[in-house]
Formats: sequence, structure tokens, C-alpha cells
Amino acid sequence: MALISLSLRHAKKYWTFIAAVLVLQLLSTIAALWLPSLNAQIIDRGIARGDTDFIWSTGGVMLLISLGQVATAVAAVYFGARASMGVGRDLRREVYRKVDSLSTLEATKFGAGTLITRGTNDVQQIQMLILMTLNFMVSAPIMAIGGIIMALREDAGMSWLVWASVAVLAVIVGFLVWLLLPLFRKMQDRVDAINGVLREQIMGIRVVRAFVRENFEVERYRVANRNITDVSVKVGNIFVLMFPIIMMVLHVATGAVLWFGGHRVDQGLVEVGSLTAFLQYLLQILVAVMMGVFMTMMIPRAVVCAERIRELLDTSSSLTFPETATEPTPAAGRVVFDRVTFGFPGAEKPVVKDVSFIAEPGQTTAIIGSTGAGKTILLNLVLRLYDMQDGSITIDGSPVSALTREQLAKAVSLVPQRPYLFSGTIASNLRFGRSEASDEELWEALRVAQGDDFVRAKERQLDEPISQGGTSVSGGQRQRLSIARALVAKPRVYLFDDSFSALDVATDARLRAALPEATRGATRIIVAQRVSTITEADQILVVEGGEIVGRGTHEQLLATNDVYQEIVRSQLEEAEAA
Ligand code: DCP
Ligand code: MG
Repeated sequence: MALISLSLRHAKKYWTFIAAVLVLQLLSTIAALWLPSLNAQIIDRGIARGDTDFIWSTGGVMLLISLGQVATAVAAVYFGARASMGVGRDLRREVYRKVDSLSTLEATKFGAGTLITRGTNDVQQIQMLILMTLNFMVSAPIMAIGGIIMALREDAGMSWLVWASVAVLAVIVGFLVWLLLPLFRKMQDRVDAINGVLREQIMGIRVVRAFVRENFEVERYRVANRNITDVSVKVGNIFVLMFPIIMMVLHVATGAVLWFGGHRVDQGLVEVGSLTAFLQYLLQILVAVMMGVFMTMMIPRAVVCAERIRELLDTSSSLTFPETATEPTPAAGRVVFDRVTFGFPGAEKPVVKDVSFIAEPGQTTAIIGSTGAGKTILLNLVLRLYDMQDGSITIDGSPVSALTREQLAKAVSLVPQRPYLFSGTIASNLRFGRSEASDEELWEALRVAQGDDFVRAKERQLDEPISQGGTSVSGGQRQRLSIARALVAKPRVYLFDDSFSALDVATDARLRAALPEATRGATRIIVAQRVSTITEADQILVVEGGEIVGRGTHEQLLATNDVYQEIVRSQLEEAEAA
């Protein structure tokens, strides 16, 4: 069902191509069916009676029909390819858009691996099936039925031979396909498995090396590899059997036609030409039956793929943005959390509980707390990477859920805890949030982010290539580029998630000194590990277990807040020990 609805939905757009394929296939099949009977006429009327003119004229017609058949067949394949590739492209686009619209929660639920497979391999299977269907759906049945009619016209007396060989071939091929199907399904699973293992190992290669786990991982890969080899060998064995068996059926059928037909020619029941034509029709019929059975073999695999795609497309994203702007784009950047509560679905306790605070434009709001306290989630809620269950977050009075995607992106920039860069150049990454930024602006942002020195040391400076994920620069450099990227965007609200931890204390201090000037008037919310990073903040929020357990300036908290005192004390001890 999913297969049909998915293919048809997009196939509508290509109905001209599809119609062309069907017509061309019809013509080509008719031509193919015509040829043997003309051939028979040449033998029986031309050669037998020595009628050279007839041979020439019929031969000419045959040549034209053959050329026509080749031309229509080629054109049919061309249009078939256009239509099926078009459907594939549209499906891929739809899958991509859906993946793009999923919230963080839904995307994590599926997992990156299967999302990628669904958008590529699964779509490809459907695309293949459409191509095969278009090419054989019309031609195979017409070829089979037409072939039977034509064969009987040539010699009705041997009809039993047609039925018998079709039945034998169908049973044999059907049996082999029945053996193959479960193997194909297993193969698909094992391809998934080996991809999964390989993906994980490549991503974690450094960890594997660091913990000297190569042997264990090699063994894991070996098992996955052997599993897929086993099933592939089984499939191969059946294919090895399949072709000789099919050829044997064809040859036995040919022999039978010649044997029984020969006697009938002797008895004068049928002419030699008709017998030749009969044989050709029989072969055409058998080939058509074979194609039909092979095609049914492809369907189950495509059905599985279609169901996987359907499941993804049917996942309605919980994250919806308004289409058109109804609220003004925030111009000041006053962020207000009002009794915000968020928990992961299925989890017992919320990870953010009843959080209320106001971050004023031009001020720095710092958030500090132990690991797992919920700091990252708090920042992500502003950008709607997660949607809260209760309470509200507003920017300049507009609820974040009422802002369009563009408005939100323009108003807020996040420097994530784990910075991510895209393949391209330093400049292309920095211009991510504002493509029209000038080179001077990029250098200025780099200067504030304390990254200008290392970029200047690069051979190609701003045009220095960056590899996928940003793995060609160090962790600290990635963090600085990520900070610079946010600065270039010039939003109203900056969210720094633990963005200074990879910086040494002196660099951290220089950055903090430069930041207020560079982000003047904007709201800064900074998650920090080090107390020294936030001593000058206008307000500090101490978060513990998803709740705010203290707020105030550094001095106020130092005097009154137990949790804050504890954090300060532990960091002082660390500093002394070092
Ligand atoms: N959590 C979860 N599933 C996720 C992310 C987080 O269940 N995909 C839980 C684990 C934590 C809690 O949410 O207990 C808060 O996570 P945060 O990432 O917000 O924690 P912090 O940012 O405060 O911690 P850190 O300082 O380590 O970054
Ligand atoms: Mg965090």
C-alpha cells in the first residue's frame, strides 16, 4: 500500500513520460511479435516457391519493423528513466524536508544512520522498481499473451507444448524466487548491521585506538562481515542454479518443438516457416514469463523500503514554526523565562523545573551548575531545539513559538557546547549566520573570539579549507571559530554554552574583556564551568537538578548561597592543587 501511494503521489507529475513509455512499449512489443510471422512467410512463400520479389519486399518490411522496434524500445527506456528518476528525486526531496523539519527529539529517536539510509538506499529501491515496472509491465503481459495467440495461429496442434513449457518454467523460477526472498530480506538487515558497525568504528576511531580496542572491534566487524558473506553466498548459489535451469528449460522446449514439429512437417500438417515462427514465439513467451517472475521478486524488497519511508514521512514533526510573521522581529532581545518546565518524554522527572528569570539586553546573565544540571537544555529551549511542556519563553514579549524560523534565527545565536563546523572554508563557516558579512567583519569577529592569530598563521587565511565537522582544526580553535560565527551573525541574543572552557584562563579573560564591546546592547546568556569566567556577570543563576537554587551577583551569592560557595571552594582547591 505504502509503495503504491508513494509512487503514485509523485508519478502524477510525470504522466506524460509514463504515457510515452506505455505507448512506446506497446509499439515495440507489437513489432517484436510481428517479426517471426513475417519470417515464416519469407520461408514458406518466398524461399519455398522461389519468389525473389516477395523475399525482397517482405525482408524490407522486416528491416523497417526491426529498426522501429529498436527505436521505440530505446525511447521507452529513456522516458522510463526520466520518469522513475524524477519520482526518486521528488521522494528524496520529501524525505530530506521531513528530516529537516523534525525536532531534535524525533531525529534522535530514528537515529542518523537510518535517516540517511531511508533518504538514499530505500528511495533507490523504489526508483528501480518503478523503472522495471514501466519497462516490463506493458511489454511482459502483451508479449506473453500475444506470443501465445501468434504461436497458436502458426500451429494450433502444438498448443500443449506452450502450456507445458510455460508451466514448467513458472514453477521452477517461482520456486527459486521463493527460496531467494527470505535471503534478500536477511541481506538488507545485514547490510544495515555492517553499515552500523563501520559507522560507529569510523566515528570512534580515536577512542578505539586510545583504549587499544582494535582487536575487539576487528572481531566485531569480522562477525558482521561474515554474516553478510554467508547470506550473499547462498543467494549466489541459487543464482548459479537459476540460469542453467532456465536455459535447460528453453533448450528442452526447443528440442521438443523441433521433434514434434518435424513429424508434423513430414505429415504436411505445418510448414517449415510456421514451425520456425512457432519456436520463436515460444521463446518470447518464456522470456516474458521469466521477466514477470523476476519482477515480482523485486516487489517485496521495495515494499519494505516504501514502508520505512512512509513511517518517516508520517511522523508529524512536533516542531512547527508559523509560516508568516505575526509578531515583530525582536529588536531589543529581552529574554523572559516564565515558569518553564521540560522533561524528556517517558522520563520520570523533568530536567528543567519551573525556571523563571529575565535576561536584559546589554547585560550578561551567567548560568553555573554541576554537570547534568540542565544548563544546555535551558539554552536549547530558547532556540526551540526542544519545546517546553509548561511555561513560556518570550523575546521582547513575543513567545518563541510565535516567531518564524527566520525571525528566531536572526534574533538568537547559539555557540553550542560541542561546536560543529561544516566542510568549506573558514570564511564560509563564519558567514553561516549572515552571508553578506564583509571580510573586515569576519576579522573583527575573529579578533574578539581570540582566533585571529591562528587564522592569520594559516597559509590561506580566511580561505583555509575546513573538513567535515571541523576536524581539521583543534578543539579550542573550533570553539573560537564557533564563537566568531555567532558574533558575525549579530543577533540580539547570544547564547554561549560552555564556550570558554577550552580556552586558557588568560585567553578567557581577554575574550570576556572584548565581548561586551563587541556585543553591545545585546543580551548575553553564558553557561560557564569556571567561576572566574562569570564574576563580572550582571546576574548569576545557580542551577541544580533543573531548578534555579540561587540568583544574584558573584558577591551576593558568595555571601548567601551554599551551592555557589561549594562550587567556588572546590575550584579554589583545584587551583591550589595545580
Ligand atoms: N538528558 C537526557 N537526554 C538528552 C540530553 C540530556 O536525558 N538527550 C538529561 C541528562 C541530564 C539532563 O538531561 O541529567 C540535563 O542535561 P544538560 O545537557 O542540560 O546538562 P548540562 O548542560 O547542565 O551538563 P554539562 O555541564 O555536562 O554540559
Ligand atoms: Mg551542557
